[in-house]
Amino acid sequence: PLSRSLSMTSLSGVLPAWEEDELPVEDLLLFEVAWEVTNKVGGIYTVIQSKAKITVDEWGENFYMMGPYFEHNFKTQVEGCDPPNPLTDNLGDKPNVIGHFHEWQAGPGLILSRSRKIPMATVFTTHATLLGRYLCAGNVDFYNNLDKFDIDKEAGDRQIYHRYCLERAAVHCAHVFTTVSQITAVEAKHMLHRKPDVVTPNGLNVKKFSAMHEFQNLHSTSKARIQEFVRGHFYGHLDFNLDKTLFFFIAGRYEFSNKGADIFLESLSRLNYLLRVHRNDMTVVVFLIMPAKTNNFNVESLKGQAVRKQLWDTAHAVKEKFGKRLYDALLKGQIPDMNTILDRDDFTIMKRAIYATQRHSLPPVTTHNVLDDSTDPILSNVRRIGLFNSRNDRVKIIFHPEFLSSTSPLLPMDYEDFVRGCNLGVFPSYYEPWGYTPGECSVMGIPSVTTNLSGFGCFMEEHVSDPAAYGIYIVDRRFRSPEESCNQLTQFMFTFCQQSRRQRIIQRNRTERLSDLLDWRYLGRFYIHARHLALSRAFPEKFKTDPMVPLKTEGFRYPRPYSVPPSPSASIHSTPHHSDVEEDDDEPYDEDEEAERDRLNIKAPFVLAART
Ligand code: G6P
Ligand code: 1S3
Repeated sequence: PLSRSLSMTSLSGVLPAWEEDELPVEDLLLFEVAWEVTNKVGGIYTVIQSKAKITVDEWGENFYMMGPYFEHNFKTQVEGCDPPNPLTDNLGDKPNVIGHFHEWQAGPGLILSRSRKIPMATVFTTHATLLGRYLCAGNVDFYNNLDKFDIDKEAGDRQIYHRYCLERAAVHCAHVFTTVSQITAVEAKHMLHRKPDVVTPNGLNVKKFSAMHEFQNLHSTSKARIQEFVRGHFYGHLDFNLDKTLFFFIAGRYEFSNKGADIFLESLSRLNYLLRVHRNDMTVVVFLIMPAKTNNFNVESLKGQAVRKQLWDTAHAVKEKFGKRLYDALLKGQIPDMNTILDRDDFTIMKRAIYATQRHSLPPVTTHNVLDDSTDPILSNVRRIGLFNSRNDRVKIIFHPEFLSSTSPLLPMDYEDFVRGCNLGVFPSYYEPWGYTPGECSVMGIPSVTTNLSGFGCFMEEHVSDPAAYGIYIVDRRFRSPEESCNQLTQFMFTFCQQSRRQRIIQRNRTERLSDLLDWRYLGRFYIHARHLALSRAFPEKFKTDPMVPLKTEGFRYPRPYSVPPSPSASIHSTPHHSDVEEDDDEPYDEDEEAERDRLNIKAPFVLAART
């Protein structure tokens, strides 16, 4: 029989441990089925791919994943091999099978296996409800009307009735139904009429560096690469100080209002106003990375990078000549005449290069030719708020309507490197069952904005005291009007701009400390629990879980960082507090001592499960 015990020892020394009697996996087979197995569409791919390691650690060769066959993906993401058992025998001597199905696309497998009475324990996980996503995208006041929708009709009106039926049938056929967050659990109860048995939050594979400051160094090197791109993009208009420039970004599926790009743009125009009237010397360059239909990069953006490259080559050539002449003079025991060390040719090529930086238009707002330029929601809103990258604007906009790639001729960076080089990720989503983007920022030590309508934001609110001190800013989109949420987001960003470099470094150190909480080595336990529960329901005579209530993470909280004063009045609220901060003091802050004090400060007992 399965049972579990509680213990206060842990992975990281901070997080509580959890022990559950191990399943006899050698007698079992686990199949995980999803449309996004080796097929990147969105966040589900990240779940499946990042979770694979801990699942293989537990299940070894008894774990199989099933997904669609796409030649290119097959060739680039997996290695072909023969199945260990002959196909006529695809179970071997394993008497029991667990089938874990993700999302409505995998639903028919679950429904058919149940209707054909195949002896298999089934789990169904939804990462968003179909109807929830559609209703929210249609500007509906979703959360205040959850119990009022005529869901069959709404699905029919949106022409998704067939998919909605598959989703709902799979949910009701499964032995165990799970979803990724508490907020989506509530949504599922109304949109699918079944309350999830287990909430399975999304984790990540956290890469730990041996030295604390290593991720800070990576921030610096990646930031330098973004600065290089910005030099090219803003050629001829580079009258702002790159050392006092912050990089903000939003990235994800192009669902303009679901992902909060609407309130982000509005808040940026307010931030621009605040920075101007307060004569703040910071500049904010904002990247919007959301794929839209385009017909390639635009000429002006490509030209910008070409001009930058030309200036670099010119500077390099002149430097070489200068160095050689200086060296020759020094060898002769002379100090060269600085007025003549460069000749007329040198001046000519420099003048020519400078001439090439003249431009008669503003730096472009978008890097690509967007096909539906006139109706595109981001571009239309940029026109409305008038942020056209003019010299006076303190907030500059760059819409990159394509996912990033290290092979791009424009901004040759992978997403991960790009995130590391930014200062703040902004994800003010309205509809976000979990939301990987802010979590990805956190594990790289980059602060981010999320909302209390996203699974991630709610999870952080529950587990972290004073999330903003840890670089997690949670916009209230649940209990405030859009106007108030916009103002709150503006304030978060303005406050962020007022921090000194040292404060940002301290904050990044704290942000990175949250990564243990998001590690699959910690969050994987919820998947384990769901599987145990499914076995006990499918094969009750063989597997017992003891009577118990669903697994919960309640009771554990990261304490408020030691160095944050108890009263917010002493500093900018919820930002790292440090006395006598120096703007240009960029020495990484060694917070080992603070981290240790925080660990000792944890008093709350951890309750994973209560037995009834
Ligand atoms: C890291 C580096 C510092 C650098 C700083 C820039 O902490 O170790 O050398 O100065 O990043 O931080 P900022 O917040 O200005 O991007
Ligand atoms: C969904 O992908 P999305 O971005 O369309 O699944 C993700 C993985 O569970 C989740 O993080 C996200 O919130 C959902 O919306």
